[in-house]
Order: sequence, then C-alpha cells, then structure tokens
Amino acid sequence: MLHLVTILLHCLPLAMGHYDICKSWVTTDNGPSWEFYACQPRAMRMKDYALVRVDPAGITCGDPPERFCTHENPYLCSDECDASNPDLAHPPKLMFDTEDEGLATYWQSVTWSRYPEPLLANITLSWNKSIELTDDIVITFEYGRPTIMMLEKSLDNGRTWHPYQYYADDCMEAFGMPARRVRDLSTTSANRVLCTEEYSRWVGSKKEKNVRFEVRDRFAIFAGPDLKNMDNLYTRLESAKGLKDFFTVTDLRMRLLRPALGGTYVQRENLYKYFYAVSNIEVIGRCKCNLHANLCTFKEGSLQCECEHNTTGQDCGKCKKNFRSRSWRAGSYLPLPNGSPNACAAAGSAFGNCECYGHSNRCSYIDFLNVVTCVSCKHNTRGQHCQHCRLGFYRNGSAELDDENVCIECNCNQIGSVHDRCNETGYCECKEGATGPKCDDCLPDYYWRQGCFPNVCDEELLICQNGGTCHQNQRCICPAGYKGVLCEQSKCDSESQDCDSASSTYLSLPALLLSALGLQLRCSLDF
Ligand SMILES: *[C@@H]1O[C@H](CO)[C@@H](O)[C@H](O)[C@H]1NC(C)=O
Ligand SMILES: *[C@@H]1O[C@H](CO)[C@@H](O)[C@H](O)[C@H]1NC(C)=O
Ligand SMILES: *[C@@H]1O[C@H](CO)[C@@H](O)[C@H](O)[C@H]1NC(C)=O
Ligand SMILES: *[C@@H]1O[C@H](CO)[C@@H](O)[C@H](O)[C@H]1NC(C)=O
Ligand SMILES: *[C@@H]1O[C@H](CO)[C@@H](O)[C@H](O)[C@H]1NC(C)=O
Ligand SMILES: [Ca+2]
Repeated sequence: MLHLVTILLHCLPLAMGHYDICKSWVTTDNGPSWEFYACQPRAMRMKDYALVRVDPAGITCGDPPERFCTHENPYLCSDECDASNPDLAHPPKLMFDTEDEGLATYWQSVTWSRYPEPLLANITLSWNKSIELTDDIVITFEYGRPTIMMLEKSLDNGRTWHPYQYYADDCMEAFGMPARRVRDLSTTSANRVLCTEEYSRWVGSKKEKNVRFEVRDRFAIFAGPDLKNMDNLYTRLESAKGLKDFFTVTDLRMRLLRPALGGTYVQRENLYKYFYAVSNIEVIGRCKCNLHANLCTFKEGSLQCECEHNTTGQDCGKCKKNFRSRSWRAGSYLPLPNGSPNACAAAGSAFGNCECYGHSNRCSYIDFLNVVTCVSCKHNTRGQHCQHCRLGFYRNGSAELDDENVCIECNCNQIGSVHDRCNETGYCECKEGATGPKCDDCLPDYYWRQGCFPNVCDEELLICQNGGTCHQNQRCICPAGYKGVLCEQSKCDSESQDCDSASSTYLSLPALLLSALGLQLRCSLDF
C-alpha cells in the first residue's frame, strides 16, 4: 500500500488537471455560450506507439547461435542466444513488452568478437508525430550499462538528427567534453546538451541498470523540487526561446558505442562477456497538439491530435478550411491558469468584411481611398486581401488561396534570366541562348559558362578541321601545325619558313599525348 502511495505521489504533478479541457459551456449575462481554453492531451507511455529499428543488420544475437557469459560469472560461458529458439531469442520487441515479476526479457546484441573494432549499435524509435516529453527517458540495461553511448533526437521524422545527451565513464576521453550533471544546470542553461558520467561507470550490473535522460531534473530548475510550481514551468515554456522544442521529439536514437567492461580494460581472451542487452525503454510524453486538443488517438498506425478550436492537422498546426480569416497560432499556457486558446476564426467574422485568407492578422482603413486593406501579408502574398503573390513568386495551382503554400518562389537562375519574376506556371524570362523553366539550361547551339554563349565548335556544323578536337563546345584543340578557330589554317601557309620547328615548340599537352600514343601504336604494330 505504501508503495502504491509513493507511485501516485510521484505521478501527481504531471497528471494534475492542468489544461485538460478545451472548452466549457458557461452561462454569462448574455446567456449560455462556449468558453475556450488552451488544452493538451494527457501524458502516455509512448513506447507503446513507437516504431523501432535496430542497426546495423546482424547486430541482434542468435543468428548464428552464440554463447555468452556475464561480468559476474566470466568463466561460465554457457548462456546461449539462438534466434530460431523462442526461449533463447532476444529480438528488439523485448525492449517494449511488459516485464513479468522478476523475469526480465531483453534485446541482446552479438558479442564483441571483432574487438578491437568497435561494437556499435543504433536503436531508433520513431513516432511519425511530434511528442513532448513529460518525464525521464529510462533505458534499462541487463548485464551492465554501456561505457560510452549517446542519445540523439530528431524533430523532423528522422531527416535531421541532433545530439540530446552524451554518456561516458570518461566524458573528456570519449567526447572531449567536461562531465556535467543536469542537477547543476541553471535557468539559462536548462536546454544545454551535456555529457554525464553518472550512468556509465561500473558499479556491478545488478546494482544500477538504468540510464536516464533527466527531464524531471530539467523541469525542476523552474518548477522546483517535486515539481510543485508547474505554473512557473509553463510560464517559462512560453517565454524562453527553444525551451519547448528542447523537450519535443519525433524520433529518438540510442547510439551504443562501447559496452560495459566490468573493469578498466577489455580482456581479449574472453570477449563473450561484452555485449549490449536492453530490457526496457520507457518514454513518457504527450502528443504535441499546440494546445489545441486534449485527446490524442492512435489511428492508421500513427498518433493523431483530435483538434479543437477549429484547427486541423496532425499537430493541430493549421486552421480548418473557412476558418482562416487570421493566421494560425498555437495556444498559450498564459495567462494562468486557463491559458489562451488562440482559436481559428471563421472567414469574415473577425474584421468586418476584410478577408485576408489567413495571411494577415491585421486590417487597416485607408482614409483617402476609403478601403479596408490587410496589413503585412505573410506567406509571400500581397494585395488588399493578400490575394496576390509577391514579385518573384507565383501562384501554386494546387493550393487554395488560404493555404500557407499558395505562393511559390520563382527561383529564376540569376545569370540565365532577364529578371527574377516568372509567369503563372513558374516560367522565368530567359536571356538569349538560355532555356528551361528557370533559365538554367542552354539551347542546343549554346554552352554554359556563367551564362549561355554560342558554341564555337560542335559535332555537326562547326566541326574542328584537320583532326582537331572540340573541347566543351568552347574551342578546338588543334593538332601540331594547324591553327584557327576550327583548326582550318595550316601554320605553314602563313609562316612559310621554319614551320617544322615552330610546330614542335608549340605542341600542346594533348597533342604531345596524342603523338606519344601514336608512337606507341606504331611500335606495337612493328612487333
Ligand atoms: C547510427 O546512426 C548515426 C546517425 O545518427 C550514423 O552516423 C551511424 O552510422 C549509425 N550507426 C550504425 C551502426 O548504424
Ligand atoms: C505519418 O503520419 C501521417 C499523418 O497522420 C500519415 O499520413 C503518414 O502516412 C504517416 N507515415 C507513416 C510512414 O506512417
Ligand atoms: C468553430 O466553428 C464552429 C462552427 O462555426 C463554432 O460553433 C465554434 O464556436 C468555433 N470554435 C471556436 C473555438 O472558435
Ligand atoms: C502547393 O500546394 C500544395 C497544397 O498545399 C502543397 O502540398 C505543395 O507542396 C505546394 N507546392 C509547392 C511547390 O510548394
Ligand atoms: C509561361 O511560360 C511558358 C514558357 O514560355 C509557357 O509555355 C506557358 O504557357 C506560360 N504560362 C502562362 C500561364 O502564360
Ligand atoms: Ca522487456
């Protein structure tokens, strides 16, 4: 019972009823109506929704079957990993199952038989959805924690990766970084990427199994010990640049770089005791819904926010169609305690009749013209209603007028085109000789060299004479004794005296090579 109470207490700050409703039906002086609030989904066990990948291929033990032993029992190497036997197999899915009492199930790598070549493994978790961490990431290693590893994260579904935390028994040696502890960070450095030695030193494999990414300790910098002052954390999440994003991920990757050694050096004569074994990866977080949803459901293989406030998209990241009279904004935790919904508004409702197609939040009345016009149109639009594209942009045919992608940059080649404007299908106006939608190509009889220039020589009409060769359509390389643009002139014609010696003096490098080749050919013919 006592145990249960501690667990409940531990979970309390994160489960607390903060921002858990998006709207409520209230009665005001003007009668009943909806009142809207900033809202977010509850934290969940995110490992249940992750796609996992273990790299490189062949890193999982058991194919072929292999023996291993433990640091505690290094000379009894009778344990076996065999992928074809369910009782002896250690596939990746065992990092995500529910542990039975006392009996750990785990993914296991091959042993370090290729020492001194490093034993490297990547474990990648992908959600195809941005999630916000709300508690520590805890990775549980059986048979000892790695002596060097790294945690990486992606915010764009795995296209780009960034270091999240470094772990080593000697940070300076492994990464050239001083060892630091999250507990020592301050309010200005709460999102610093650091190297810690706390989870990598050998203390016996049974004593300490967990490697942590300390989310709670970082939260505590603002919310105080036990996260009692969450209001302060939420305030800081709104105001401190990059802080929210620091706790947001779409993918996580554990890069295992050196296994537990059980001592200070690797025993070459017994490599069966060096490997990785992970029994659990705990990731607690919530779907990022930009404070526009309090529910997140698993649909068609992906997590999806159930958007309110007339927003839509996987993260409620845009306004629903016909609700784009001002541009989309994330909800805000502020002002406390209910926050601001920053809901999308129906077209025409916000500013009389001035429609800005969601590209502007502001209209202004121009006195001498007697018109209301949108101010500072975004997304490369312009015009009274932000209904045109700025110069240098063209209309995206497959996008609605209220789409953020409605204007596409012309991207005209600066050298090849007359100016940086284009027509409605994105075609630029080309200078002479240039062609292609962006004017970055040349017409057939032209060659590219900082612009298009007419060919000097080619294979059809402007053929180099007398055995000359055409170099990139720019010039003929003439054989000895010939000159002229197309090698059409014999040097002996004009400088009748001494043309033999003149020609040998002016032999170009290719010509020399050619004559050397000719010499060789002749020699081989002689034999
Ligand atoms: C692990 O991932 C990193 C990029 O995050 C990559 O550079 C490295 O080659 C990968 N290692 C393995 C063993 O696949
Ligand atoms: C990722 O999520 C989006 C939006 O829900 C979905 O359209 C897409 O098919 C998903 N991709 C994968 C690889 O699951
Ligand atoms: C969203 O649009 C509906 C339909 O017009 C409206 O009833 C509702 O109040 C709107 N919600 C918000 C948060 O503006
Ligand atoms: C045109 O708009 C569509 C719909 O929003 C978008 O998917 C597409 O990426 C846009 N095209 C370009 C080139 O931006
Ligand atoms: C844009 O220019 C290209 C090339 O000159 C032409 O083929 C296309 O029809 C033009 N599009 C429009 C809408 O004028
Ligand atoms: Ca397990």
